[in-house]
Amino acid sequence: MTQSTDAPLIVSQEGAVRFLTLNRPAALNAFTTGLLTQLRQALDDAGKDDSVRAVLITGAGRAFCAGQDLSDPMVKPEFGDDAQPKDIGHLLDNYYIPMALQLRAMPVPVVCAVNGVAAGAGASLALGCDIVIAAESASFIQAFSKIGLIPDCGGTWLLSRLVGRAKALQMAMLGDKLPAAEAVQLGLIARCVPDAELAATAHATALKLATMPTRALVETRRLIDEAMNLEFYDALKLESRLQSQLGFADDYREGAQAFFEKRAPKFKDR
Ligand code: LHQ
Repeated sequence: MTQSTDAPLIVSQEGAVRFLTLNRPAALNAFTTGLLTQLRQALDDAGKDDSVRAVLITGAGRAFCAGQDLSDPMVKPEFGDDAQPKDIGHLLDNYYIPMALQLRAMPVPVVCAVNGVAAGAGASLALGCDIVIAAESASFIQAFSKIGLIPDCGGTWLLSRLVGRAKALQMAMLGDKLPAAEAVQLGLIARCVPDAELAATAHATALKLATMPTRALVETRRLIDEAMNLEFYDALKLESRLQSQLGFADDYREGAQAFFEKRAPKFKDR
């Protein structure tokens, strides 16, 4: 996988882990349509490639992602008396919504290593991943309200589920910087580690996930997400249906056999 190092997204692979690195460091990895297109393509490629069993998303430079690139002519308002308003919802419909849906439905687990500030849709991208690990110096900013907008790219859905109404409204309305350690305390993200340990910790987490039963992990994500909207009985029935399917899969046989033989399992299903 050879690629120009000035591409907005750098794609690489180590073992069964596909790395996707947002790479516009001079603009704090803000999203352009070019970066969004490449990210969607890279997620699609990773999902279709059987050699990939986990994806790790991170950012190059001092930031994770500053959200939408506000200098993009598609979103930058015209100023002055004759200024024409722009339909920025078009960008959401055509780029952000497909990406958010794709992330949620990835056929492999997705780890996010938040190496610096994650603002606006950059925070939504991070929070939409399965396991979010941040560097101590990283932070999360719901930057939208500062420019007269609302959290998007799944921001309202994610925030309300992750931290509850009171904290979601505090973060979304005030738009203050939330340090990574506080994000862990609030249940917004899974872990916060010293900056020097972020890459190794995130990589080890992705590697571990890559050795695990992929289908079971992906169905776990689906159940956890759907359970929020289900009555208890319906959640029990959905668990039962999916468990039944997994019970027919090779990974279950392999997992149980490895248990009885007191050895590490070798999971293969995807
Ligand atoms: C940027 C950006 C940026 C361009 C830093 N764009 N250049 C919205 C609209 C429509 C449809 C789709 O959805 C959305 C979703 C959204 O994401 S809306 C929210 C957009 N993001 C923001 O409002 C965040 C704007 N950025 C900031 O508030 C700050 O840059 C943060 C707090 C992220 C970091 O602050 P600092 O560490 O002080 O860095 P800085 O502000 O000095 O930025 C460094 C450079 O990056 C600077 O360029 P320059 O040429 O002066 O060095 C910034 O202009 C550029 N940059 N964010 N979103």
